[in-house]
Amino acid sequence: MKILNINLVKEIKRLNPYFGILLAVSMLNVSCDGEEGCGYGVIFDCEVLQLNFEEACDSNGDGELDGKVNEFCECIPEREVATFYECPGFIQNGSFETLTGDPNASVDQDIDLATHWKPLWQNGSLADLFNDTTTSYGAGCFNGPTPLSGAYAGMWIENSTSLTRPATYREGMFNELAGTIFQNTGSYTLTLDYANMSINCGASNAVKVGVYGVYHPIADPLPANPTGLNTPSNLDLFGAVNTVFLGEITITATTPGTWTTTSFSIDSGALTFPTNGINHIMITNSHQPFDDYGKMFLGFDNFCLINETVK
Ligand SMILES: [Ca+2]
Ligand SMILES: [Ca+2]
Repeated sequence: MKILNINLVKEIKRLNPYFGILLAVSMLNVSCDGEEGCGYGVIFDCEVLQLNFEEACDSNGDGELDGKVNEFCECIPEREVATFYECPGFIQNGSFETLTGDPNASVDQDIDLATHWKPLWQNGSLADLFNDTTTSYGAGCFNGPTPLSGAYAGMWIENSTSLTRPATYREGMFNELAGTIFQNTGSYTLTLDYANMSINCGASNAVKVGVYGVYHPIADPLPANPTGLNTPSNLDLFGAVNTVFLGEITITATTPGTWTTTSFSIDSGALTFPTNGINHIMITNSHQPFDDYGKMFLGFDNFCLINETVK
């Protein structure tokens, strides 16, 4: 750059009378490069940002250097990937033992007495909370699961392909996660216990429980009550862009009243997560029902969601 072909310079000067000035600025840039206190003429990888690649930057204009400059000169927020390797992991109060009131003060609709658990909509048919001393479950044919497990949740899981079926037995619950889970952050394992509490109420076909990840600001109100069993779809309760279907659990027709433990893997690279990640897990009926109608009242306890990647 500093040794130029004189003939070439002359030719360029003929074409561009300002070449001398341009050359001087250019030479200054080169001679200042890397020197301390040079100030003028320092070249950045990203002139618009006045920053170099990989340098700390402010991604949202709040003055906090929360990101890094990428190769496209964009300031990308650096997300801390939350890690939980021991149960209950990302699920808070997975055993339902931290309570703000007596689960037996109200027979049902009282899931929100369990800290970090909420119903899925504002009122109507909600998930319930029971414990070892519960004697009234809301239906004479219900039984408490065995063995005793302290406090636990209960709700109807109804599956039907009908688009006109009412929301009477549509129930669900929502856990506020201990950390946000983003796309492409590895694999996770969800574990939970379930028991059939309505085994003495009559036979049922198998039902399916759906598990969804949802982004929903903690302070925001819950959605309005659904108008039908399948309306709106679980995928649309909190908005499709805020929801990812994580998987489903088949509860067979012969499921007993004793606790059954089940688990499944969630590959965050194979699913489309909301841009904001997910900060809730939603447990309810699956939006992919079996062809055969089914309805069971199920107990749930000991939820756990952990990273599969070993430390
Ligand atoms: Ca429990
Ligand atoms: Ca209760």
